[in-house]
This record gives sequence, C-alpha cells and structure tokens, in this order.
Amino acid sequence: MVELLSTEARKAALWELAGWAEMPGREAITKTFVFKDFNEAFGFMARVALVAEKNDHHPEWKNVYKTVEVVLATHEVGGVTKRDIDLAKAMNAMARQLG
Ligand code: HBI
Repeated sequence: MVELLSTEARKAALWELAGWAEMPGREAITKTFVFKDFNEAFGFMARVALVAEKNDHHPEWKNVYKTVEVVLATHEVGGVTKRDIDLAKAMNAMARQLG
C-alpha cells in the first residue's frame, strides 16, 4: 500500500520539482505547462499517457490549446505520495525534451 508523504517530505520534494506547487485546499500538487502550440502540448500528453499507463498512476489534467494544467494526487489514499512526485519528475523531464 502506498504511503502518504508527510507535510515535510511533500514540501522537500516540491523544492526539487520546478514549477510544481501544493494545491490550495486539497492534498495534491499542481503545475501548468505551456508549450509552443497545441501539437507540442498534445505530444507531451501522449508521452505522459504511456508513462502513466505503465506505472498505473494517472494525472488529472486539462488541455486548452497550448496549455496543460496538471493535478497529481493518489486517489487510493487521498493525498500526495511518492507516485505523484515520481510522475511530476517524469513530466518535467518530458516537457524539457519538447523544448
Ligand atoms: N492514479 N492518480 C492516481 N491515483 C490512484 O490512486 C490511481 C491511479 N491510477 C490507477 C489506480 N490508482 C489503480 O491502481 C486503482 O484504481 C486500482
């Protein structure tokens, strides 16, 4: 069973996660990615989708043209776990690859 991160651990992890922040009023982390255009935004989502499926851990996200708003939380435990931090790291790496 995946464990909730302590407040300290969550805050420490966020220091390493460029652009990510705690979500007001919810135990979750969030980031809005902005790409060159829709094509890049959707390419990012397609890559993330494969990683999410492989890890059986999925984002909550909203795409409007070139922006992708992402919220990560572990539904099973109702808060932020290592799975969310790992997916956030992977998303930052994949967004960098897209330039
Ligand atoms: N994704 N973000 C998130 N949180 C979950 O708890 C979760 C998931 N993807 C799949 C998943 N859980 C399954 O393991 C459970 O629904 C069985």
